[in-house]
Amino acid sequence: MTAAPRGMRLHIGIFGRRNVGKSTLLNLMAGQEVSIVSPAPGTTADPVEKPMEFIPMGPVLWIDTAGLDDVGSLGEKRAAAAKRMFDRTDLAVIVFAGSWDSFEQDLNDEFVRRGVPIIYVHNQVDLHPGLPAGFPAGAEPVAMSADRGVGKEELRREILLRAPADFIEAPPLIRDLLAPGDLVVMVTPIDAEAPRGRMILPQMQTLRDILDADCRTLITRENRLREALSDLVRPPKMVVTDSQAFKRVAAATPPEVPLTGFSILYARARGDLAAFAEGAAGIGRLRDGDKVLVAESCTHHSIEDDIGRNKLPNWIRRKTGKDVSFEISAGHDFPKNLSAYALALHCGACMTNRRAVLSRIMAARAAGVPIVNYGIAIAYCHDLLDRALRLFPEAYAAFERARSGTG
Ligand SMILES: Nc1nc2c(ncn2[C@@H]2O[C@H](COP(=O)(O)OP(=O)(O)OP(=O)(O)O)[C@@H](O)[C@H]2O)c(=O)[nH]1
Ligand SMILES: [Mg+2]
Repeated sequence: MTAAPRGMRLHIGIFGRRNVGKSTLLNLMAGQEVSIVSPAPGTTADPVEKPMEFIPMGPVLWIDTAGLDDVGSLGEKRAAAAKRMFDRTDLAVIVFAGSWDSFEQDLNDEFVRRGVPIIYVHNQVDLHPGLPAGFPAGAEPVAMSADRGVGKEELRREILLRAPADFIEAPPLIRDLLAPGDLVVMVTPIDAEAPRGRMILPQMQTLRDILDADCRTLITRENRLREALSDLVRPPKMVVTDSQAFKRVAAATPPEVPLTGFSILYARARGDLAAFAEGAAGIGRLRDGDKVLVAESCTHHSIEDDIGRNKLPNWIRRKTGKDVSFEISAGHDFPKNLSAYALALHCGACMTNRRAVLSRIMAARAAGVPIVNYGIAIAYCHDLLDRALRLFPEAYAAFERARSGTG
């Protein structure tokens, strides 16, 4: 879990004056007693670092610091050590409670000058409910009572929103799975739902990524796959198919050839494959009368319409044997209240960015609602999930853990 090199972790620095609850905040986010907390100002001396896996974004390093307003010769040394952490901070959390004066303002200006994104935490709102005079107009602080866990999810959401883009970038679609010269077979059904005269975005982008990797590809419809494979002198590196054709393609592809789907590659690049794989276990737990949210990330769904509205609901009913209802939500917003749903099904997300998908994954997890994307749900419904995820053993392990209830 802490294997990622520190340099690649998002460094989140916690700064502010003494006694505002910086260490309490760190302990809350870490879910354990990492930093000493006490009512006496000046408790934290040296910076405290805590590496952690921030699901679903990736590895982060929290840095708790001494109050920057510390006085006396020792206090000034502590403050100087805290200031040295400015250089290592990718995302600054400025914690304030009852006051915002030139001290907080200078701190704020310092990070603005450095181009470091800032999250404002108004802590101890139970004691100081109103925003202090002088707090920058227009800035929106996260209101927290860190000692009782209030505001944790809001802060998590804010971290995902404000993290610099480099930390949100995902693995490429397929390039990292290939070596120069490899051959990838792409299977794209051309049926009534295929757009006229062109191919859909995930296929085009996968094709481009294969070429960028200095690899070759062979593209076929599913009915010619067997023939295409038998013409090859060597088996291909892998077969990538439109998820809707999983079943036929799996039957035509020799078991030793890795097989996956465009939407699984997309789930990895535009979301979080392990989180979605984990969500697939939620399909198996559906019960009669449950409601499933079908979340489309845009309102333009000529191709996926039928998958989300008809095919997947039917496959899920058939696979589970349960009488489940489905509700569509299209557009950029998730319904505010997810608690009515037993499962969220997310579209392929070809028209959206990773941050948006991750924030939905986070919202679903916070509400305790499993979330799975179309491609993984399709593979699951056809008993092909182990095969479709063979290239991604960690994601399959996440599914297994969730299914057996050890997650
Ligand atoms: N009422 C209330 N008390 C809080 C809250 N958060 C922290 N505290 C208390 O505030 C005191 C200071 O908390 P710390 O987390 O040690 O504060 P700090 O900013 O790390 O302080 P230094 O290390 O001295 O700079 C402790 O007694 C905490 O229990 C809160 O949201 N509400
Ligand atoms: Mg402290």
